[in-house]
Amino acid sequence: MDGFLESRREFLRKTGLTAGALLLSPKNLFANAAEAAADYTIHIKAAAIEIAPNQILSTITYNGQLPGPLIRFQEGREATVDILNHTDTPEQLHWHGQKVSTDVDGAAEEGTPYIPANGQRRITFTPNPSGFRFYHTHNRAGANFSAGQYSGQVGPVYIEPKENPGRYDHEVFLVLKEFDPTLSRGGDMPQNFLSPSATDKLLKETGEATMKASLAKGMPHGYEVGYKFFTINGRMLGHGEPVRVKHGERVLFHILNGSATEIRSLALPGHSFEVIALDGNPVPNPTHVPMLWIGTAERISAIVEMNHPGVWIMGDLADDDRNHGMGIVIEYGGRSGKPQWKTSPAFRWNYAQFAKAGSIAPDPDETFDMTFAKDNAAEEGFNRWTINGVAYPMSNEMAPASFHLKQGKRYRLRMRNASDDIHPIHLHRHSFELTNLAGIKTAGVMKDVVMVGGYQQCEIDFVADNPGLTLFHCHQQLHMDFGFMVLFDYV
Ligand SMILES: [Cu+2]
Repeated sequence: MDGFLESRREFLRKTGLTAGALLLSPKNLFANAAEAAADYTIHIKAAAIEIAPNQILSTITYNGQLPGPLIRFQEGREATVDILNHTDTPEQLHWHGQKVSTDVDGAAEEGTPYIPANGQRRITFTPNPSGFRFYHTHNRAGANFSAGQYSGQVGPVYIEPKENPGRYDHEVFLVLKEFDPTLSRGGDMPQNFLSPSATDKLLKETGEATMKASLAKGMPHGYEVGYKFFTINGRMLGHGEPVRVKHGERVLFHILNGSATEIRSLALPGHSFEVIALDGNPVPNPTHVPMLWIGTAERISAIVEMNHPGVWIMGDLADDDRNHGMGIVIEYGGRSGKPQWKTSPAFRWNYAQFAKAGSIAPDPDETFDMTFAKDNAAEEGFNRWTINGVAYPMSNEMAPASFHLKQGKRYRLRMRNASDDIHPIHLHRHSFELTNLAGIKTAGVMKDVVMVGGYQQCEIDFVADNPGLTLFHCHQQLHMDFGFMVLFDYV
């Protein structure tokens, strides 16, 4: 193929036409030819990944690396991506946070064709909206802990906006990811950073009574997952390249929680984060915070002014996770020595901090009520999850849609969490606005994942502006795999 391109260039030269004179790139010249090169090629393949000296994992990756390569798109410019699957398992590659068609989105439940085992798919789409997105596998893992998002199939996407997003000296992408999962019976996901923290009395009574009844029948607690290894950009703390900075610099961090199941915190001693975007969408009120709290599949873009020279650990506030690798070294020019860690002052994470005070979301055309519930240990030891009493079929296939949308209408989802777990809730192919957090109204913060705390309520609004089947699910792999999904369609 290179030879083919070469001969065309040679032809142009000989005929006195340069590519520059035509203002055509090779891609444009061969746009209709089957041989045209893709803008990006992604290889799904097994690879050995060294996360620390002599600590080597075997996992399914994108292009043999962890995380997968950073893919930069241009807002509004059509792109072609070849996805080659070198494994024996049909795969789905999901373009998380993008407004694309169901044919491209990467969810079997919406009807996206699989990338066949030992086969390939070419897709063409117009990346949007601009900002920090990501790509990851959307396969069901079930009880197979080397499949789905337990694998290394995760990578960052940046869609360059037409306008410059802010003043900074350089950008750093960080992907947070755990490996070597094991199961335990029961166990809690820490929620002590969430604000508002008020729980709903009725939800709590309902959830606790259900759990009590299950345990009284002799059921054990359902499985929860934990990990042995913790990495940032594929390396355990202290074993990768440090982020090298200069005094006075403004560094824009794009941080992705690529975990299958975990919520993370992140702090950098002596520094604050100016959060400018959540899930890639600029926030109305950029605000300085001492730490970040980032749910499964959430992204935070934050500027750190490097005004505290030293060698520091940017790491998880949970000592155990940080000591097992969840951190990265930040090293100022001319400084050396052992990286330092200091515990941050107590802080609560509230999405409404980044909203414009006093702004009110418009009324929706229609509101859908959803109640999330846990059926303790009901699926061979795994918790079964239901939305309005129904668990999604555990087949990764299409099922009848439960909620029906009309194009152009604005919808509100009133979510009630009747479980003690926290859920990072995700809506495909649309962005939503946070409009109510545990009873407190807010507006203006646009996201594609929201954490709904145990026994809490949360409301999100979205405009039905992208026809086709649309998947809604908890992004916690163990929850989505065991029923916590539902489909919307357009009627
Ligand atoms: Cu969940």
